[in-house]
Amino acid sequence: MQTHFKQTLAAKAAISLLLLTGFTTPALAADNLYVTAESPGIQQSSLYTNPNAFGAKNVIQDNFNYLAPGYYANGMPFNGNSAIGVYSQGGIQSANQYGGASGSGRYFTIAAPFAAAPATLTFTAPQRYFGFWLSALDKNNQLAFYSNSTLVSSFSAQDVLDFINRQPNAQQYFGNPNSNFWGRDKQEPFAYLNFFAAPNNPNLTFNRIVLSNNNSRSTGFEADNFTIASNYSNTSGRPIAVPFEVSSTWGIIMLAIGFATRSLNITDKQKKAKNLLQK
Ligand SMILES: [Ca+2]
Ligand SMILES: [Ca+2]
Repeated sequence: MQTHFKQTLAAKAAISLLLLTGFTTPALAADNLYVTAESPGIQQSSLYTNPNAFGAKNVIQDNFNYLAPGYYANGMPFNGNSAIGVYSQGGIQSANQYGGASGSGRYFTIAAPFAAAPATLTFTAPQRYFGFWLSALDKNNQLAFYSNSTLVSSFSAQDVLDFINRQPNAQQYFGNPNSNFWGRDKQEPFAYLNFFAAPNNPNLTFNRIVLSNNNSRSTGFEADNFTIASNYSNTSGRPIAVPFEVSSTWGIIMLAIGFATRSLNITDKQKKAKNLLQK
């Protein structure tokens, strides 16, 4: 009997391990990044405007204002310098109701009115921080972060929409916040987003970001003031939870604990029964 219970326990442990490894992969990917949103109206990275306050190193901002409007099918350098990084493709537009920080200059776009294909942003050095002003945010907007070919984390603008809708000041995120286009596109939010490589894992970095729009030209992925940092010591903004992945992880962990506890209880009961028989 004792052997049988050991086998049962081992089988349950194996099932628990399978459940853990099988179901937590997306959650682990999400946990690799600490994602935050700044207050409504913020359009630049706090790590760029005040690097010392965040221990931010090698901070570089690309504001796109130096580029002529149009579609760059063969891509362009990051902040005009390919020694830092390159965009595989992308469009540049003059500020309008959908984008352009401060309501002026130029901004970056994929999908409408340009190509539906994703754009890849590749850096020559590993990064621990990325931030950008995501304007006229819609649920097609997706991000994936890689370290070489390994997926570090993926992120959907739906998570931002859910976060914004939970805020008491949600309405302040909606509509263009700049005087030139004040309140236009009011059905869509505008938010500066920060992506920090795991604060508790200083070895985690990324060097490639894929921006995609679900391969759809039905909307645009409009953004500005892309900012990178090779490291940081303090984070900025309010955390955007990813409820499904977090709760499913905890659900699986609780399930695994449940299996283990039940197995131990059975073993204890059996030991007691055996002791009674021996007495
Ligand atoms: Ca700009
Ligand atoms: Ca959009």
